[in-house]
Amino acid sequence: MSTNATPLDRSRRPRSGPRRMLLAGALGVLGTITALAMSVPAGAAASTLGAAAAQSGRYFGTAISAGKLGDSAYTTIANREFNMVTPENEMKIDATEPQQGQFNFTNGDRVYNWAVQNGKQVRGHTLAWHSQQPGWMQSLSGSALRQAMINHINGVMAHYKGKLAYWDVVNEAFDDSNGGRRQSNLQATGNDWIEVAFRTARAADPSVKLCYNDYNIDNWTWAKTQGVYNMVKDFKSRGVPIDCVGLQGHFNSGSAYNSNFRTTISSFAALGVDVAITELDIQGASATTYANVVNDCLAVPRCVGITVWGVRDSDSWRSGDTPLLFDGNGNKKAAYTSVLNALNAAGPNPSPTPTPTPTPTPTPTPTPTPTPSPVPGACSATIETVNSWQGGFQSTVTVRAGSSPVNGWTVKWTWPSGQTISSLWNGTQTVSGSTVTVRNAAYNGSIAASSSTTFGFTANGTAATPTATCTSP
Ligand code: 9MR
Repeated sequence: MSTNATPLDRSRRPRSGPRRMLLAGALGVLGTITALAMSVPAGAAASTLGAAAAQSGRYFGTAISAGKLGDSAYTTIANREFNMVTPENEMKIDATEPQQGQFNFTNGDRVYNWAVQNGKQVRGHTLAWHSQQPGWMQSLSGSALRQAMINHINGVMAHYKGKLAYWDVVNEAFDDSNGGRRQSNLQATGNDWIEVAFRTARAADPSVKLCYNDYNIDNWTWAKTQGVYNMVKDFKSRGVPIDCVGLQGHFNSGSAYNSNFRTTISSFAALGVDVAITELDIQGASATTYANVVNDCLAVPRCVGITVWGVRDSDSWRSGDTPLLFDGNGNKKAAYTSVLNALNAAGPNPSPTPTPTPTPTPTPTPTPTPTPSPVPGACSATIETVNSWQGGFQSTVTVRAGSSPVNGWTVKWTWPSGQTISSLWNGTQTVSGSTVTVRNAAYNGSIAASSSTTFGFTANGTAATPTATCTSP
């Protein structure tokens, strides 16, 4: 169901003062729906969003609600179109630790299982947030709250260890207007709460990418964007483990799409993190604006994927804004076609591209990537099964550089008994008979000496861990 809240509502502390409708819900549909004529390379067009995004090593995802998994119209579209799933509410703090120390993964697992059994990967959302805290957490403060946050991260991440592609470790921790931190009970435990959350998360599950996620950080000129940018820059310079930034992308008349969005994406990426658009919805679903957003992501190699915040307009938290790609009857809207065409026009992304450096401030980037000096064969790869079920399994493949950095890698293995990959992420695959060859995606070809990166896949058949070879050009 939709709520009346807009992101700006959450600029105030939760549970204090009346909730007001500030922006979008009170306004009419924004913009004109205009179908875009995009050129699609002959023979390259994919017919679903997920397949189209996969051509460039990216994903296209949606938020999924456990309560709708019995709705076949919903699951048919979701299964067909998307290859990344974010549980809309089921992995939040109130859902996963309703009583202190008593974890409940019933609904989180329902969404997770539906996703992986349908060949999709999962983005965890969210571990530390001022909102949707269970009552017991709302009433804590100081060191008791700090410890409860750490325990919560450890408890939830242990359950999903090795199974998720990304975790939104911290959500919406910045103030809407002044570029500083949002006041909250977590913030009152000390300014270091965010880095403590990330360090705790890295120790709990080293295989998952750890993200900071927020709204109204799409416009590069906004103080909030700069505040988050400076935090990520600081974290990277001090070695606080952060792998990605999620730009929620809730666009409406009060938080309109701006063409500087591309600068925002590339600027974050230049800090050495993946960037994803994590909760995209656009009031009125202008086909032009949707295409602009997709093209902005496609223009930046480290923009790894896009997630829309719901399947049909009727599933949206802002259903009155009709902000999604399918109408309430499940029909494709003009925005759907423009997104699909934009993804198809991007085509394959065959070779790693250096991260662009549109240096947003005069300060040099604190952690420059070492100049890669390719060494043939200087990498290795291991396949590990992280989940399995009747007729299928999920694996993580770790690609390691030797004593020299790697710039571009190719991993190859042969299935022992007819396994077939249903979905693969963070790489691009070629299949020839029972032999699978996976090359790096555009954004993860460079591995520093003695470091590693991972890609993952779901497959049909009996779980297998064949020996993989790795070569570097
Ligand atoms: O879509 C979610 C809605 O069902 C919930 O009622 C709401 C409660 O806070 O959260 C919505 O999802 C939010 C997401 O978790 C974080 N960014 C803003 C999203 C929309 O409010």
